[in-house]
Amino acid sequence: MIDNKTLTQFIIEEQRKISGATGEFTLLVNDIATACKAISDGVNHGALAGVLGSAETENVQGETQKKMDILSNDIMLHVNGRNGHVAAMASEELDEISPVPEGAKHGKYLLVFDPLDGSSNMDVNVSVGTIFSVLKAPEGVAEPSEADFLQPGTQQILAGYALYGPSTVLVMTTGKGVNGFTLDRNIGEFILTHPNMTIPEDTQEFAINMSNMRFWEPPVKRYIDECLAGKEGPRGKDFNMRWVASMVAEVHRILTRGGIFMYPIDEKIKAKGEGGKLRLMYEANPMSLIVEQAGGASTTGRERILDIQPQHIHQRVPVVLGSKNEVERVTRYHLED
Ligand code: P6P
Repeated sequence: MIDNKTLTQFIIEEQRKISGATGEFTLLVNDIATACKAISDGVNHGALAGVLGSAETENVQGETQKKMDILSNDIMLHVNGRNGHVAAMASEELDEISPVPEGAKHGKYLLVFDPLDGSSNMDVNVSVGTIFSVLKAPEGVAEPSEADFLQPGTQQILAGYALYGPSTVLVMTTGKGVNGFTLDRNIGEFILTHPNMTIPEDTQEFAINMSNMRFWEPPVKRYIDECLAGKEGPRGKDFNMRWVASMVAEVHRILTRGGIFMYPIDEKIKAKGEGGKLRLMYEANPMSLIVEQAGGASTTGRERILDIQPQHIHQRVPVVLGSKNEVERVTRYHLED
């Protein structure tokens, strides 16, 4: 007996609220969910499926690829490219954008994704995830170019992630709140288990890679020092710290109980001539839309992430997201600096 709605039932009910909806968007969401189920299966089989370890190749980011990075990327491209709902795709694992396969119908949407975020955790059996973002393709364009993807995050019509943890959870927003679905492996369906997810405006938990402390800009150092000073310090309360090195796991924790996640720009990143560590199009933007839709906030420390006009598909940005009052405090410290 299924007490809660399946993802399919949920998205069809949402579709019925939109006059003139053709069902193509619903079918794309279904394809994305199917791809995430297949990736979950690979991740959960781990060593048994021979998907652990390095693929001995490098991606466009100069990162050594895990075998599961490549398998996840192939699954996302294959499952989402063959049914005629996308006009083109872009992936963290690919230098160039990926056109739909020869002979496949071109759809109305652009799909951008990080197929396996946090994949360095695969070999140590810690949660990893898939992050995805859907934009409108330009009308009347047979083959979209990279420039067609370079839309601000406010233009996203779908943002979501799948978290492959103790359970596999799919969380998404179409701009009308955030909903979470848990994969029931017995029936192969995502079941609505986390309706209307919201982030508490305050928190006592921060997430940052402390090993970068000596490179931080003053506003970040000020904020973290105040958290570490605890109830005897200016914040008047003790803080806890988490760092999973998997953005999907961090964001899901924040959606579930609040918190602030920070990957700020620092002197080490600046020395490499980069704008940040995390990627705008398939990490920062989808996660920022989800966080804002859940009542949180997301900035670079200096500006709202969703307002950024992208310059290239693999652009990196600083990220400060989570409980609204904490993000506003960190942003204020930057603007006061
Ligand atoms: P670090 C994973 O590689 C990732 O892109 C995010 O998921 C994660 O938050 C961050 O990088 C971890 O970075 O420097 O701690 O390895």
